[in-house]
Amino acid sequence: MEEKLLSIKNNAISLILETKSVKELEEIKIQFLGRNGEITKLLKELPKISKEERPKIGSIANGLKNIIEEAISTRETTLKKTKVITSRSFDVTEPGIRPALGHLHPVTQAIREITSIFTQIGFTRVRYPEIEWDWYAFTALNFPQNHPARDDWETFFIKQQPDEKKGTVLLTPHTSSGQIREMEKGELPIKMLNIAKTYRRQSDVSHTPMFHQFEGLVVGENIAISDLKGTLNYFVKSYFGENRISRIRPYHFQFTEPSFEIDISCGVCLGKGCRLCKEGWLELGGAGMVHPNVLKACHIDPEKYTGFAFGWGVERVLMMKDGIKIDDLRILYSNDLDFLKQF
Ligand code: FA5
Repeated sequence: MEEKLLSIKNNAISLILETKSVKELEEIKIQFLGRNGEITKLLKELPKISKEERPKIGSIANGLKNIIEEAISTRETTLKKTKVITSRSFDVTEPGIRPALGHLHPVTQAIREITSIFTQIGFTRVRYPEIEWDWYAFTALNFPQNHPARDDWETFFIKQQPDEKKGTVLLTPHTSSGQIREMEKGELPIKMLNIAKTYRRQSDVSHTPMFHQFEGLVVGENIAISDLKGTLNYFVKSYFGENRISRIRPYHFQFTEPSFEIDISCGVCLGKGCRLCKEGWLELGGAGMVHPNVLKACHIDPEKYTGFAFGWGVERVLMMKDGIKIDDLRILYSNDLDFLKQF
């Protein structure tokens, strides 16, 4: 009998602890303490037990009844408290969690700033295809068919049937293809700013396989090198500020004559020489006077019209900006949120 009472107690306590609601608890109470409950039934059997044992078993059974009643009441208090907490967690007046806000990528910010600087002096932003024919990227830009420049630019070619007149299909290795697209429209004068994605097989601290260039083209009557230099100085002062200096070096491009390379003093070491620039200067990009052959390829009379063009890297100008101090250009495209959040 004693053992039976003990097992009823253990069973009752574990069932009470498992209850999830006051209703469930009510059912357990009936199951053990109700009129036909397990304890009540046992107490009814007491007369059958020998007189000597009866008082002992009777007191154990009563003690058990008290223990179960106490366990039920403690559990009831706990369940009621939990209910209060649950309903409080849905309090609509509590302040919510603010969702994280993103912002424009630093390269997009740079593109917008560059656009704004040039539109202030009358340039119009244009957009042309990223997937082009050889004609626009090379041939119309005065590259002979066997010229090694197609390799120099480390171009990505697309496996597609070449066009009879326009040649192979490729990812634009520079925005200069936009010069031809713009001039073939035959609307003069031209003052365009072509900003686009460009692609080359290159990857190191100052090169990424996908990057952006911004290309300026001005064509009209009496356009001279001094106009190019004036535009360059205006841009350098507006974008980089007064403490940076630029220089022009003679260079060669197939589509400009004369051609120049433009350098700007490094923003990381301010001209002293560092891991990024090596000798204190960073290459901003190329520029020059539009080659007469390029004008002719676009049916523009080189005797009457002249023009200048420049093509610079967006990521490069961004990393050369004061206070930015990016010493590896690839970080811009590494999806590093800690880095991107700083802009
Ligand atoms: C050109 O692409 C010429 N089309 C520029 C030009 C336009 C010359 C108009 C004359 C007239 P270049 O290959 O040097 O030139 O590239 C221009 C700029 O693009 C470079 O100075 C650099 O700023 C940027 N650039 C080139 N390759 C990469 C690269 N892989 N990653 C990041 N920026 C690059």
